[in-house]
Amino acid sequence: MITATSAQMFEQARKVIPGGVNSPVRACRSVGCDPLFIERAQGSSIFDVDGNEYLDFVCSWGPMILGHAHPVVLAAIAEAMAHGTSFGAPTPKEIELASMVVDALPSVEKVRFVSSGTEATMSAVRLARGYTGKKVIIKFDGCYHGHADSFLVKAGSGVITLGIPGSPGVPDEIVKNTVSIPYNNEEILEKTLRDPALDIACVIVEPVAGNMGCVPPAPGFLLKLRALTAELRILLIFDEVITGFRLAYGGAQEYFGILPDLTCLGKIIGGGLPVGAYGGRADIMDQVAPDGPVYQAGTLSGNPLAMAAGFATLKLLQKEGFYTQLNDKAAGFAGRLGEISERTSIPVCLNRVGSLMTGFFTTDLVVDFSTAMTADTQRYGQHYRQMLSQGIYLAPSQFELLFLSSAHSEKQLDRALEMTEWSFKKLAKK
Ligand code: KE4
Repeated sequence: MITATSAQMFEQARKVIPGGVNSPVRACRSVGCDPLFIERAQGSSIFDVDGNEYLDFVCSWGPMILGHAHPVVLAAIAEAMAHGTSFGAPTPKEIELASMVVDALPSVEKVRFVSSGTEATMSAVRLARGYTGKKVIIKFDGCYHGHADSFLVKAGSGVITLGIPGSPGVPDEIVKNTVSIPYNNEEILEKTLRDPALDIACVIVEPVAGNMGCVPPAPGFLLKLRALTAELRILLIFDEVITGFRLAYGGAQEYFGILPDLTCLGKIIGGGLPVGAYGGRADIMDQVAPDGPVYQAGTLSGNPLAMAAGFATLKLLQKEGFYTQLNDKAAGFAGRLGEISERTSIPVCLNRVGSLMTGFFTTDLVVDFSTAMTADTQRYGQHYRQMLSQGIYLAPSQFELLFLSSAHSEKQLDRALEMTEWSFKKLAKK
């Protein structure tokens, strides 16, 4: 596997782009190697600029649930492109995709398109504050909702003290209204939500945590969260940027049967092009400008090419049995990963929900941020590099997800499992 061109490109990139990448995780810092530069992708494979092929388990961090360069999606983009790329005016395609989202998500009566997941969550929180007239937002340690200031608080900065900035450039005044508490801890959740000193506008949650690695909601946790927020008239925001159209056609809210007040979407709904969205009850969404006073805007919101890609993608996801097949394939894959862990005596906590999964190199049961942090990141880095050398492209961080797509064939998964066993045996010798 020669990667000389990637290395040379990385050197060039670093001269003109911070860290040589346009998103930090792509720099592969936590897995001890430099990033590959990707030239193209097709189905479940990506190809680097040196012509090496890799079986892709990142899937662009989730959007490519149908695999890369799906012919129907490409054709839809090409057709839209022939009529121009952006008008800054309403188009028929926006109605088509908005109607699909409303029909798909049980809790969404109206939806606004933006251009990223961050814009979606940032706008949903502003709307929650505007609608309730309250200031404090509650999030969970290890959950990530994009890089808007309000979300960048240090984990564990809740309960005792209010938000502590998690990044330079985020003023204390901004994050003092953000409280971050442990995921899956009903006791602290109830204590926090009932704290009379907190003027809480909303709780924002990843219904399945994906940004500390895969951490499923504990049985009853989402139900408790929904009951408490309903009782205390606190808005519940499901950040479904990952889970939306991933776990089920109706996302996590269909998968778990729990309806939030607002939902944030991204990734899959753009079919690989930049789309985010936030939506929910009409009485809340009608507070968004121009109908309401809560301001939010975007030059490329509802971009016609992105709408076409999203529409074509969601149409294909409506195929009978799509999610059953995908989730069953993932269950089989995860089961065999567990067997390899046993056979090679390499302890792994394997968390999976639907086609989302993470193998944590720890003997602990990973149920929240602090248990996720017990994972051996050095060992993950070794595994990552060993798998890459065999043409298997995993997430360059222990605390991210492994994504499957409908394009991953059983034969390709068999090879990935063979390589996993080979890699684990090498780890066992270290
Ligand atoms: P974007 O602004 O990156 O489109 O979406 C932010 C976001 C919001 N909510 C959830 C649950 C998310 O997972 C994300 C972004 N996910 C990361 C991967 N863990 C994107 C990859 C990256 O940051 O480069």
